[in-house]
Amino acid sequence: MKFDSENQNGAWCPGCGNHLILLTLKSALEELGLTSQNTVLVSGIGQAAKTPQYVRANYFNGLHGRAIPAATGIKAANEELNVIVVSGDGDIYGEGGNHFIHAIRRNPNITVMVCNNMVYALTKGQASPTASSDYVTKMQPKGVQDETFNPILTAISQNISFVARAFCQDREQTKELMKQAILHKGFSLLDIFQPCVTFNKINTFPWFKQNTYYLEGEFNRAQAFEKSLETDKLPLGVFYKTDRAVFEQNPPAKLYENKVNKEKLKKVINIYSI
Ligand SMILES: Cc1ncc(C[n+]2csc(CCOP(=O)(O)OP(=O)(O)O)c2C)c(N)n1
Ligand code: SF4
Repeated sequence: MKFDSENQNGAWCPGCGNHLILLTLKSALEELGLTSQNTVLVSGIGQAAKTPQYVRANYFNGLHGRAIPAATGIKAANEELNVIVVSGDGDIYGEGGNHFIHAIRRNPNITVMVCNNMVYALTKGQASPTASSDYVTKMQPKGVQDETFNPILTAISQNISFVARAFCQDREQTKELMKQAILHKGFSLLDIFQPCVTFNKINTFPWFKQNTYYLEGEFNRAQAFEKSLETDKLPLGVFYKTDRAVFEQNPPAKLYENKVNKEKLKKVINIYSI
């Protein structure tokens, strides 16, 4: 099944890492044998959040930061669907930070891919939560003062079901990690380094190449925690995975199956109707 869309990805700058992520995502979906009918892409707002517009699949575009709750609901309503969030670091870790943390605890069987360019690119390059503390922008002329948000560390702290990191220029590894994340049962996070060639002049393609290395082996939670703290060189690959009960299979997820007492409901409506 081909996931190519007639929509052209002309909204992105030439050289943007998002072009690579889009191509890689389509190959991963194809190689997994998914179909447009059983795949739903969900995003928030931003440059990365446009990705699903260029894929021939079902698509829900939520409000800024609200992709994860929408995806959780879609999966709870129809477990047969492959639900994949693709959005930016500002969207998922900043505006949607609260949802990010609590969805990890809840563990819906969805995949979240974060195109991490360390800036709010659509709004012209302000520092995002993953920007390093010395990062200077027009809005942060003296550099970012806040502590850098570490999504991998946060995810492991909440015992995430699956967490990995990729660099979009390595299309082969990114594709393999996308496939593993989609196949994993439970909440899977794939943080993808995605250079923004227009606004981020520090974290460029060569910078990521020089400042990353590949993880080898498997890690328990404590070891993965330590790996996620490394900053000299940033690890790529699977940090941690574990089996946990998924949200959709817990009775609270199936509220929509509860029988409604229509007589009782009518009485309530009558009380409040004028
Ligand atoms: C609630 C809300 N706050 C702010 C905005 C403005 N806004 C739109 S896109 C964006 C930045 C998106 O950054 P990121 O998620 O990192 O994606 P990128 O554009 O870098 O791919 C912001 C702040 C908005 N649309 N809604
Ligand atoms: S501004 Fe940055 S993230 Fe947006 S399309 Fe251009 S290079 Fe990509």
